[in-house]
Amino acid sequence: MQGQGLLGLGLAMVWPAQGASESAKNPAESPKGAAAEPLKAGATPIVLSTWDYGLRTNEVAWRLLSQGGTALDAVLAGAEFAEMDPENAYVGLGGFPDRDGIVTLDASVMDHGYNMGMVAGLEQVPRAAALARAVMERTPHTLLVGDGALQFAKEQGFETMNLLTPSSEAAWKRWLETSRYLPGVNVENHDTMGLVGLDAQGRLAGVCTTSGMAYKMHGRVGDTPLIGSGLYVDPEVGAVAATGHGEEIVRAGGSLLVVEGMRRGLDPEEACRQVAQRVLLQLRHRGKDPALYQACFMALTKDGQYGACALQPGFTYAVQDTEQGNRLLQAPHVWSKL
Ligand code: SD4
Repeated sequence: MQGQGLLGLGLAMVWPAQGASESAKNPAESPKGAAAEPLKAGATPIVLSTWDYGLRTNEVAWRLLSQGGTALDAVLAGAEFAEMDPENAYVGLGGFPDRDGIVTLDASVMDHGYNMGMVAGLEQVPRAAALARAVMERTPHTLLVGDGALQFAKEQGFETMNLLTPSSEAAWKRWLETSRYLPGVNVENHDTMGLVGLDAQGRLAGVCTTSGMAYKMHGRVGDTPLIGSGLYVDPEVGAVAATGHGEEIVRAGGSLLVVEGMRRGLDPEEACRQVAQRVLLQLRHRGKDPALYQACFMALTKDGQYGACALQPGFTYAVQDTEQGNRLLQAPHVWSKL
């Protein structure tokens, strides 16, 4: 029976599946919301999104942020827009599958109250970010994986569908001809959507969602759903999202390390630069060619300062605020082949 597994454990904090399912379909209407009182009025809203596609997710997030919406609702709306766009082959519906032809999604979310939710190896449910939010708000846990995540999604009324679109399937079949796992740098196999935002009440939130590296092993999990690696939000400091080769970002403990740099007083770009540099050092230590890897960090402080830096050139991110509108920026890098 839906919801009974959790309720049967006596976890009173789990919402009843019935009432929760509607808000699960529309996280913006979640009665529990961001689960904390406004921190400070009069902040200037701002949102950052990874890659060129971030211009589009920013627009969606901005519709909420500019009208006094919460940072959490805003970044989730942006992520969901990307997930439901079958043309975006790196997240949600239409994401590239693993080597067995199965689309598996990873996502994480974190708010200004150190609340977090993560899902990994999720099949059939395109709205991975909203499901991560449901984990955060409706379970006593932080991370659900695979079948358990799917079961929870069904209990919560999330829509399921075949995530493999004809074009992603065709690309996978072409890949099968060689079956060589050679993840590209930047455009080829990347477009994970990370969004971090600050709302008018001074609340920070972040989300990261992906179908992972194309043609990965079934069961492989990258940095995106791992809080501290692909995403971290600290209300005392700032919010950070990462994208690139997940294994390298996990190895460096990426996003939390950037937050800790900012806590020590580094500006966002310098904090990102030092962690990109750390990734480079680790690659060299392991005898790996940096040309084959990318690791990108994007950071926002609780005061609305922002910056980014990547291992190598090519990382773009979009920034939207009231003063300068929505623009695409090229992140600096710490290593280049030239
Ligand atoms: C992963 N970090 O699964 C993700 C991939 C990525 O743009 O960022 N793609 O390793």
